[in-house]
Amino acid sequence: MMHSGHRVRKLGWARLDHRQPALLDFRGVSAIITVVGAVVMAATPLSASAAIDVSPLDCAGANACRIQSVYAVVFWMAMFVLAVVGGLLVYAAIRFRRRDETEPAQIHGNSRLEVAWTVFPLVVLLAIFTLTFTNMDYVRNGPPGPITITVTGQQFAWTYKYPNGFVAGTLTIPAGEVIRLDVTSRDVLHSFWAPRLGGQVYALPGQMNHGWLEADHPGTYYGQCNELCGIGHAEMQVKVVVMSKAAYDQWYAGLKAAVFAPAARI
Ligand SMILES: [Cu+2]
Repeated sequence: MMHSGHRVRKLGWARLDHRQPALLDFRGVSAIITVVGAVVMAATPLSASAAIDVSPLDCAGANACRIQSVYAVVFWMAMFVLAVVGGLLVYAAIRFRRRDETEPAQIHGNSRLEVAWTVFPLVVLLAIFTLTFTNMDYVRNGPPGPITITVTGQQFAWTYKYPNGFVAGTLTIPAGEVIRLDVTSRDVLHSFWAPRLGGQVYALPGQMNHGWLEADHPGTYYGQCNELCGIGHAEMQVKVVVMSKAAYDQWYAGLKAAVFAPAARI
């Protein structure tokens, strides 16, 4: 090697850059990335950036908000742990850094420290466990509700069957009402999820799973099949139209039991 006489740590990027311009010249690569990025940005329609909100953090009903509240506590506890562990790490790295070549004191065992790093994670995990466990029943089973809708997944659409036999490709529900869901599949595994309204419910062939959702306000909410189910998986969108109670009652009263072909994509 040309530079075998040099110490490795003295080889800086600039030097390598100079020796092998074809392989290590990142300026060319970054220029390409910039151009490609600009083209992609320019080609992206504005509607895509004014994106449909499907964030479970932006919950819009009792079930989703309960999930979000658990998530928020777990998140901040994780941030607290990050701060404590990261802080101790930085403190130790600075406080006990090598100052000279003498061998530092060799320490074997420290009961107080060992108890602390056993008890502290135990308390954190028990808190997360308790919080999750005490909310599981509500999130999964929820309060009783007057309306039960059967949700059926199939490659590649969702259908919703109402108590009167009406079947549609869009889920229409009243605001402020607990909607109970019976979820199943006609073929493979799917997962029903409208993130702003509730947790996901697996759709399994030959099995009826139960879930629920609730929307506080009228509006249109979206979701997506959350189980990779085949070539058309991305088209298995979920659309939930939430009406006021009065509008819903009127809409429902006007329905005639009928079977519609699965349609209604976003
Ligand atoms: Cu699917």
